[in-house]
Amino acid sequence: MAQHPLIQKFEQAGQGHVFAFFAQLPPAAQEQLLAEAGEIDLDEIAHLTKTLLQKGAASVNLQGLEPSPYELRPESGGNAADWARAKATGEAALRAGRVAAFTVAGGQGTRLGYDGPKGTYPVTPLKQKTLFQVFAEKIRAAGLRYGKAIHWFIMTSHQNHAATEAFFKEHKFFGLAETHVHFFRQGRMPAVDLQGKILLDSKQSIAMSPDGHGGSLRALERSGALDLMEREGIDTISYFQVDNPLVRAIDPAFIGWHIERRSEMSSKMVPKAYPEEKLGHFCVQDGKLVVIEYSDLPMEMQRETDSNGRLRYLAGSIAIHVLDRQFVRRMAAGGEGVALPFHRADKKIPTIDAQGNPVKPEKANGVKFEMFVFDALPFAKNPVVIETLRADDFSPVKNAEGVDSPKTCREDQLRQFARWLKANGAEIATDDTGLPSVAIEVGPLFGYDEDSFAESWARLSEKPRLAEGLYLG
Ligand code: UD2
Repeated sequence: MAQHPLIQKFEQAGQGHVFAFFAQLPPAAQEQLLAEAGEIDLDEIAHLTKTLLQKGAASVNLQGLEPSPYELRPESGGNAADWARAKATGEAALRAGRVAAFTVAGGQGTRLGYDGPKGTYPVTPLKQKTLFQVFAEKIRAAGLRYGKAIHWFIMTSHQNHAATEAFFKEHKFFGLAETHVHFFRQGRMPAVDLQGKILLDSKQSIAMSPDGHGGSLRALERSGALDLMEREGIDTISYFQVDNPLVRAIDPAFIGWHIERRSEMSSKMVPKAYPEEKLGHFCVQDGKLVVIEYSDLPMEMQRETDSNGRLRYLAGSIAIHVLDRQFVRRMAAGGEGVALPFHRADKKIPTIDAQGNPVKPEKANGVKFEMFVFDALPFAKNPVVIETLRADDFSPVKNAEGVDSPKTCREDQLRQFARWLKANGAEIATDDTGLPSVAIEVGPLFGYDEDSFAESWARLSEKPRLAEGLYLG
């Protein structure tokens, strides 16, 4: 029997071992393996092996790196009138229906040790609402406030796509119109061993994993999401990660800065809390805005301080962006020099040995390749970075315990609810960190930011007693 052309191609590329067990497989399994192999760009793998794996592979270029400037908030000395104007511009864009929400939810959530799509993880203090429900309600509330329902795009992965869709169906899309929630899958990349040989995870399947949140740009195009946006008159995409329930999913001031500056990609920063904090760093290099990930900036640089004793590389990236639709299209199309680079992540990758027996490695035996969305920044025209208040925008759930855990996130939500209440004249006892002594929860449909909260609060003819277990929803 003539050899399948794809198998020949793999052999020529030195990856013939992928089909070592092919002849023993039943036809359906053969089909599966061929389909997976067909997703792989062998030239790309060869290129990545050469540039990222082989001895002498270039590490991240830190030449001429400078901390990036950013727009200070009024509380930090920024111009209040500029912020007010930006907010008005953002609100006008929302009323005109120009804005979509976009959540990247394709990650595997291994650190949290939770089995299931991360968005289905319960996070709120009283009602135990899931991450997806919190975002859905914020998006719905903002749509109601501005009189224009907001489309929500959710990027999933092969592993969690079906479970994510089923979860939304089961919960009736949390009150959103089904026509306004759009799921699409991100791309995949094969894992390779330290010599660049593609790893199998069984005789009939390749060890494939999501191609990083940077894969969202291609996936938005490939899935037809950008076409849909164009048809709907949407040109501004509000991007956030699935792990951060505090996020201002729809932030008029941020959207306004982006539009007024004619920026193609905008970002939010918070001052890093301490040098080791695991955030990317906004920097400028060769006149371009770049983010250098925490694992790529040497610790002595992360610890550097300026003459005021402040961290020199202060501007931490919390992975919240606004993207211009046309810019995403241009990035997705690629072309000479317009491509996101891949990063390597050394991992323990379950695989099989030459006899086909399963191997569970004790230490990193291979490499996954991922793209990062912030690597699009140097390609963007007029990128703008604005400061945001951590307490109102960022408290991710990443680890089962300790920093960025369900506990820290729950407490940050409680502090935010207490702040809103206090700012509107409610008496509520808190400790020095602002943590209230009673467990309260504000549902996004009551208030999802200080403005919407204040309006709902003012409408209450009788103010509730702030007792343990109070839910405002
Ligand atoms: C990310 C940023 C870090 C900082 C931090 C803030 C990177 C490399 N680092 O760190 O600089 O901003 O977030 O919280 O991004 N995802 C996908 N598909 C993938 C991989 C990830 O959708 O293939 C999603 C994932 O579901 C999550 C987000 O991207 O929503 C972040 O992924 P992560 O947990 O790998 O990022 P982390 O915490 O290392």
